[in-house]
Amino acid sequence: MNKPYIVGITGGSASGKTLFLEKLLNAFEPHQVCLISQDNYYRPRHQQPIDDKGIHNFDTPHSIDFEQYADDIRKIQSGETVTRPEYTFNNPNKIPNILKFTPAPVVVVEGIFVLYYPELAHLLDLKVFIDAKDYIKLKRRIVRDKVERGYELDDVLYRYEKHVMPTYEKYIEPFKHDADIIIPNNHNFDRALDLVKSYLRVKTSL
Ligand code: UZR
Ligand code: MG
Repeated sequence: MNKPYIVGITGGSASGKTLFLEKLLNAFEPHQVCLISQDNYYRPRHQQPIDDKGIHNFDTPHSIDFEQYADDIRKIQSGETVTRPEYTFNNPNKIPNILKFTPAPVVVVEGIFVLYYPELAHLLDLKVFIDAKDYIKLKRRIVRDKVERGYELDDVLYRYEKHVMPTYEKYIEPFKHDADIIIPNNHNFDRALDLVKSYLRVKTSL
């Protein structure tokens, strides 16, 4: 097999990264793509930084075990299969599935800090930044945190203001300018997605 082509997908929280990559992955056969998401590299809850109100802040780059993340990406790049327990967010009772990352022609690396850490950014062959207006991200975040992660509205708003936005401004948005392509996603990203799909097919001859 040729060396995998590594696509990094980043952007602020609830900008649409996950939806974008799901649609991207769907354009390929399962054995042609491998997704390795930063969400699965959150450090355990007790190692997360705590803010001045005693609330865990999952939105600093320190909350991610980026050394392990970079190691695992390098392993996949060199043809090794990697396993890792999935991250279960706000649900300590959930038994994590064991995820298996199998090398494939296209490897998708997704998360809010993948351009922040040079160790990670250097591994990426194509850097994609998904961009949306702040009020749209907040709207999506409220819905998602309630439905998927079980948070109360007060918590969502507190985190958005105190953790999510400061992080965006400090650790995410500045790296937008390192991206190869910035995709606006206030409404939809359909044509931009087509462009990325076609580009990847050319790059990987799939
Ligand atoms: P995306 N996050 C959680 O909500 N719970 C956790 O246990 C770990 C992370 C959130 C994190 C960040 N912040 O904003 C978001 N908080 O997941 C990143 N609070 O994921 O890029 O899909 O929005
Ligand atoms: Mg996501």
